[in-house]
Amino acid sequence: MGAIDAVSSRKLHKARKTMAKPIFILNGPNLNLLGKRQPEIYGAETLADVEQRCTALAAELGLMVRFHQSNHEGQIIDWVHLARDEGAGIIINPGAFTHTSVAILDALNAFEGPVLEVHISNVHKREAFRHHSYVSLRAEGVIAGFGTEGYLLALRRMHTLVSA
Ligand code: CA2
Repeated sequence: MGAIDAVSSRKLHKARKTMAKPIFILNGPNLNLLGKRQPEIYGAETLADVEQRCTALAAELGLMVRFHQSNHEGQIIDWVHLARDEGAGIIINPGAFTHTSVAILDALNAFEGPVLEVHISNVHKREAFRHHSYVSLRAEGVIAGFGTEGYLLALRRMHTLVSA
């Protein structure tokens, strides 16, 4: 195989690897209210806007995303389980479950791919009970306080992690 063929083949292999399975972007309780209440904390964008921006960026990066939100802990756990077979990585904003849910942590611990945790607000600048995260015990990285742009930053990082 010539040098150029080898480079193309590596690129193709990398593209196949990242294209194969989607990135699950999971959102916890009350995030369906994004853009509708408390814009001073969470900004003006709706969750549908965030999904649209993530889908567009994913297409640029050669990734696919599955974007979900639920107010129910068990539903989030079921999506994490689904990602075990069908997902290349998980980006999760667990909402208030961040600070309470050993069950979501356990589910994430059973997932083998990379996990990134996103918070729209800077949780460390807020009440003390928001300073601890169960999910951070599993996450490769945490983004907090970058507003909804944090999802896009996490997606770029996820691209690096799943392409490695
Ligand atoms: O900053 C974040 O992204 C949080 O995960 C958001 C959670 C909060 O419990 C975490 O401590 C930090 C709350 C999500 C509530 O989302 C709303 C959005 C708009 C209006 C009301 C709630």
